[in-house]
Amino acid sequence: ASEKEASLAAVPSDSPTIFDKIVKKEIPATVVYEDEQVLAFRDISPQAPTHILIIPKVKDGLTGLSKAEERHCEILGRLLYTAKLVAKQEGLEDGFRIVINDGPNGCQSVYHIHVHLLGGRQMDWPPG
Ligand code: DGP
Repeated sequence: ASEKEASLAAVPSDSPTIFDKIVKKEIPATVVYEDEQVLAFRDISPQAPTHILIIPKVKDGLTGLSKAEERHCEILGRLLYTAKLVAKQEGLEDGFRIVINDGPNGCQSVYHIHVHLLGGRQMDWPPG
């Protein structure tokens, strides 16, 4: 299914997702960065030469950005800061794009907040 179809079929919920299995190393992923709080791994369906997902290891109710509470401010900052670290690690000196899809209209298909880091090609604007 296309990403759009997957997002329309996805049921928004706080249940464990495939990303919990990746955090627990129950299913393989190409991890490019890891610390106590966050994990960054290559997207299974890359939309650019570099396409990495950055996630909190513990979801804590943060299925998507629209569910953010004040207590999530620190982890939200950490996700963006990690995106910057990984962009440098990936050699994206000419720039990159950060995307957070939210809900069906935003084309979100996995309900565990994640930051997309895309780079390695010229992006277009507006996004589709
Ligand atoms: P979004 O549409 O913003 O919810 O993005 C979810 C992304 O997750 C999508 O680009 C594909 C990626 N993805 C889904 N399942 C897996 C998986 O099992 N492994 C990896 N590496 N990526 C996955």
